[in-house]
Amino acid sequence: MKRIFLLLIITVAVLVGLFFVLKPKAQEVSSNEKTFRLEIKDKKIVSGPTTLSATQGDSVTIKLKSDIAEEFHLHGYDRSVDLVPNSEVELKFVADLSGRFEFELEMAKLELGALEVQPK
Ligand SMILES: [Cu+2]
Repeated sequence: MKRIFLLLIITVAVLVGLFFVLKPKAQEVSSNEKTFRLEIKDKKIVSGPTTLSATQGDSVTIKLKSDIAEEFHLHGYDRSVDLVPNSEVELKFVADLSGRFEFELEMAKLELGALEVQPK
C-alpha cells in the first residue's frame, strides 16, 4: 500500500514537471497589437492617453484626429504623419525600440505626450 502511494506521488510529480517543461512560453508567442486613438484640439490631446504604453515587439497603431493641419512626430522612432483637419490618419509601426519617446506637433514644437515601450 505504501509503495502504491509512493508511485502515485512520483507519477504526479513527473506530470507536473512535464507540464512546466512543455508549456509554451507566453513571451515567445506574444506579439500584440496595440491601438491608440488620440484626438487633438487646440494643440492638446483632448481624448485618449498622453502616455502610450507598449511592450517591445508590439505592433502599434496610433489613430489621430486633429482640428488643424499639422505634423505629428514621434521622436526616437522618427516617424511622422501629416494631420488632416477633421479626418483620421494613422501611424503604424513595430515597437522594436524600448524606452520613452516623446511625440509632438512638429510645426508648433509642442510636446503632446510620450510612447513608453517596456523591454521584452
Ligand atoms: Cu519632432
